[in-house]
Amino acid sequence: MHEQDSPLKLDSTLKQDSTLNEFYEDVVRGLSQSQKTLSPKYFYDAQGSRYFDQICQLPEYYPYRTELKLLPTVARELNSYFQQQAIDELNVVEFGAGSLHKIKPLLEHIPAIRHFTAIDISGEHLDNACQELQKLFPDLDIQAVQGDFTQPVSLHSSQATRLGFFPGSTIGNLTPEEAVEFLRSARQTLGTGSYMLLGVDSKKDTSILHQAYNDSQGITALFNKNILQRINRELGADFELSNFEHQAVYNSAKGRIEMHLRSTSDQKVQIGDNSFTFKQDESIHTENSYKYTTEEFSQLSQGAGWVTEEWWLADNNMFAVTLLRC
Ligand code: AVI
Repeated sequence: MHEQDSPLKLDSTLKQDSTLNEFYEDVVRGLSQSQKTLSPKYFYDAQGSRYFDQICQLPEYYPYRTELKLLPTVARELNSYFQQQAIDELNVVEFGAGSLHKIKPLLEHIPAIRHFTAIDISGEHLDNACQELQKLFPDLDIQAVQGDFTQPVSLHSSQATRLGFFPGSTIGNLTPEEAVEFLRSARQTLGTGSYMLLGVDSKKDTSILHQAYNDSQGITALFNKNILQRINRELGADFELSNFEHQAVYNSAKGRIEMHLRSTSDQKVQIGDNSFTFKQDESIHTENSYKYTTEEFSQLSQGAGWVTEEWWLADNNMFAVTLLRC
């Protein structure tokens, strides 16, 4: 009995170790650059995912609710489109699936969706969300894949036409070069004849953007700082959270919101054998959130081999959803 148990334990310990090693190496590499950086993918541990869900409910954070309001219209029109194309079996593959709120309008309005593959880095959060979704849609064939959505994924083979789904403007958290890379890799994952439905945040008044990323309740600040707490917890670092300040600014030349954690004093932080010094006001760049015009984004996706089929725009052009075809 004991001997049979060991290999399994060893396997999961090794997997945990290699994930932790990768995290450690990424953090050390990022903090060793002249502009210190941390990858936004590390925001999303269980606590970070909960903070993000809270951000989505904030009055200032327009992208979530604006897209959610637009999606039933998108879904109804997509249903007619797929009917016209005689497509009667779809597998929706959601990249960075999170809490699975956005898939619901599609499932409600597009009966051809028989399969759903949800890819997300936060395994526990994803499993819980998939269980809840299964209760609402008992006949839906659901596959949960824990992983980095920017990497190619091998999908169950089936006859179903694949529809990639990447809502929330998460594509804006990649640089334009990374976004092209991601769209290329998604094209490989999904295959010829597939489609991709994407949420894209539009360029707009700077004050609206500023408020969305500097909310009055300070939830975005907690979300930003949680990355340091995660490094303390998982890598045994000694970041003093009160010595860092959340900062989000719109960089108009680059068309992106930049999030930083600014050191409020000269200080030193220890992570394993590495120590990092921070000057007062020196920042760690934690996230970019790119905003696009429809023309800019169509050009970007064309560079990755996709053809733009349709754009849906929210009121006042606050947010947009696009359908791509490959
Ligand atoms: C997930 N992503 C699209 C969010 C955004 O707006 O860029 C992440 C976020 N960062 C701060 N608030 C929300």
